[in-house]
Amino acid sequence: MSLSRCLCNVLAYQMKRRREEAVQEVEDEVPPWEISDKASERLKVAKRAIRPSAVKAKEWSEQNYAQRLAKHTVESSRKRDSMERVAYEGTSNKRFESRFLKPSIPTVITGVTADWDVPYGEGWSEASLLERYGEDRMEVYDSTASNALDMQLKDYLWYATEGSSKDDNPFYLFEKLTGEAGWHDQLRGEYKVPSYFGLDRDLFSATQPELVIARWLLIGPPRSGSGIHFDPNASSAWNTLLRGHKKWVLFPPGTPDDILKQPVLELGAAGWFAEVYPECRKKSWPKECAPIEILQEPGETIFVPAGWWHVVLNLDLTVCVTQNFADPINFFDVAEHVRGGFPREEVTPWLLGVSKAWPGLKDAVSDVVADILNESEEEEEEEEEDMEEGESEEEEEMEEGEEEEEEEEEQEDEEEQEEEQEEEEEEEEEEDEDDEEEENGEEALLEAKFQAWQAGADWNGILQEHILGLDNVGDTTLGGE
Ligand SMILES: O=C(O)CCC(=O)C(=O)O
Ligand SMILES: [Fe+2]
Repeated sequence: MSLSRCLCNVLAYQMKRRREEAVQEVEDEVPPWEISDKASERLKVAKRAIRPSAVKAKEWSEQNYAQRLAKHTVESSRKRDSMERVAYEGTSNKRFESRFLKPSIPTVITGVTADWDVPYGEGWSEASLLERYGEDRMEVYDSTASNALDMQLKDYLWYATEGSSKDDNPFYLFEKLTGEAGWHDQLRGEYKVPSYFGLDRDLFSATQPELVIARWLLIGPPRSGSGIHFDPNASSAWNTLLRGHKKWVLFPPGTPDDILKQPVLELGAAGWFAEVYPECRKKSWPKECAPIEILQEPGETIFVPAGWWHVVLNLDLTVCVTQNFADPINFFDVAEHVRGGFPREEVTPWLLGVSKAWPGLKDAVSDVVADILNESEEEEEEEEEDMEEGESEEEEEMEEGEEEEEEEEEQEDEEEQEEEQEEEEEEEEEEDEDDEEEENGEEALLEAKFQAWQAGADWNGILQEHILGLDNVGDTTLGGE
């Protein structure tokens, strides 16, 4: 061995020792490491909220999922995984798009974290996490995802490593990375969005701030996980595992709800694997709904296309980052969800932003806008009809009242009243005529502008005036990540 080679080995060994010592120091700082009374109390209260009967700890394990799911080991799950792997290095964006994104095919990508500031592995151990984020507060959910508790990561890590070993449905840390908490930016700097799923692939980023913020840090012990679902707003997702192992089962879009779901209490991931998984393995399960099983290893990234059902069970302590994105290839579905779920004053700037950033979608946006304009007209007509109905009811009421008064009041008063009423009605009629003229004018103008807009004219201004009624649509340019 040459001298320089020998020196290199010594240096590498010293560096390794130093790293090990650093980790050891952090670990030494950890004990006495107990969950705080406050966090412990919060968990108890949350448990009781889901299972009111579970006053004693043992009742929280009455389903015995810890034993019933013990057969789902890393090894047995790996055997059931027949999914091909795609190497991040060497697979271009174009190739990934044509093989997976366009045809909507799920897959597993390896090597995504190689150029991350904190790649998968040691940087995500308990000791490292405690060192960087131990004091930070994060959101923790029960298996029904209905009760959120916030607690410091050090308390949650105690629960995940020490306190959840018997729980049927352990709590899952699900922190949305909005940027509101100071530490979010640090974490965002530690990973990179894989190039296949960048901003040019995410319609949610058409406006700033994004229409939907959908990126999370997830940490969970064995049996925690995500129950059967497909992702909201017709979005797709990527999910990179930084430590531990996850068992995924996917079903194609269109698989009927009733075979995937059962009215089982607390049907989180653990309940699903205990009750439904055995069914999907039977011969009687419809062939066209055949499950795809994946064992996600540390460092692997799963791509879940829109509409695909998925259920995810953590087999050991896992840490992952995941993000949803609204793929331009699903524009119409996404737009329908956005229209149904967001106020109009958010929908319109978003459509403007989409059309600007994805010129190829201009015609598609135009179709959606036409639909919105039609809908607005129909709404206006309905409103007018309602108003007219209201007016005639008022008139009838007034007439009835007048009849009663006739008997009591003198003739002169009556005449005076009638005169006054006639005058008022005349005035109202005149006003109505003016309004109608104005409306007809507006309608014609709107129609003309819409025609012009379709022909590529100043559609931005038209939308502002007629749909949104805002003076300023705001900045719709793409923001950088
Ligand atoms: O638990 C997981 O890792 C999957 C998360 C997931 O499917 C989701 O956030 O939609
Ligand atoms: Fe999901």
